[in-house]
Amino acid sequence: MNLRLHPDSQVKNDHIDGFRSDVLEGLHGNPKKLSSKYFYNKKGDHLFQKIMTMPEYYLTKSELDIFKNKTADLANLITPDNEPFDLIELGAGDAMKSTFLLKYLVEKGTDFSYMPIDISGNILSILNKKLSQEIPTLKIIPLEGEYFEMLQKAASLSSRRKVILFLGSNIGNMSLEETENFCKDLNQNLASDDVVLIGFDLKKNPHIILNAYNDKEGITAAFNLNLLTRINTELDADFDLKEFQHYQTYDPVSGACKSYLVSLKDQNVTIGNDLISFKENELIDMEISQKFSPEKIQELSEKSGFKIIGEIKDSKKWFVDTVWQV
Ligand code: AVI
Repeated sequence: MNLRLHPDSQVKNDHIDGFRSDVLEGLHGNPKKLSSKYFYNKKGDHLFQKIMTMPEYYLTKSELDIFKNKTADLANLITPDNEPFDLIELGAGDAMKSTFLLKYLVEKGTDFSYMPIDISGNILSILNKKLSQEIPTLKIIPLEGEYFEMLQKAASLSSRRKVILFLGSNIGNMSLEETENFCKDLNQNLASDDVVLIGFDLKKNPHIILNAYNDKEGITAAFNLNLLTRINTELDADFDLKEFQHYQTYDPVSGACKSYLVSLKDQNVTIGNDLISFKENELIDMEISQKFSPEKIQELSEKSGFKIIGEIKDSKKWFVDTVWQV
């Protein structure tokens, strides 16, 4: 019998299959690894919202300082002639910072559409609802999925000049090699007058950085452990969360801030039909949050074929939003 799935369930199954194969590949590897892009289910979105309000987590406050207090400078960098364009935000989340820019541009009468891209459909529907209430005249086209697939979709929907926002030092959640490839791909996907506004968390006193990811309340730990819960529910696994502990490191020389889960004993975990063995103190590499020097940002832009046409820092000079042109 030729059983045909409803298109929606097919899409859902494709998501689960990609998630399952990534998880199994990562946990069968040595060292074991999970991708932090899977942190963001409903609970993960909620925990990240909590992280952003923690006193130790300065990144959001620093970039908010830029978007709230230097909005006109930002607008001038990305749209100096105020001509029509599409504003595409990669990993938009709740768009808390970009909302200041959106309001400014709408009030100025700029002709633009806002296209937020996010892997979380949940956060996109919350965002769509929030923005329709706060800025009723804003043209918003939410795009759920992976960055480059959705960038291509955005290009197929409109041929206007593109301004890409990649905020929050989301770029830091890739290895340096992945970052370089990502920037090269971005360059290949853009036209010559398109620009990208990228937010980078800068190197600073290492205690400040480590504290931001090692909060006393354990919210960052819960954020990491939530991925094990997600694997338990979605992939029929039996991780015992009590037997894994969050561990955070920061290397001020390389700028790599990394989080791990440590297995507290020798243990076996089943994921569907697969068995994964952990030794006591064995690590799962969970996430990198890379911190950057100005020289590294310059090098990255040059290697990927961009030139930096402007930058704005927060008042503490802890965070920088840079504007790159193809
Ligand atoms: C989303 N991203 C930029 C955050 C960061 O700072 O790397 C994710 C995060 N992980 C732990 N705390 C916040």
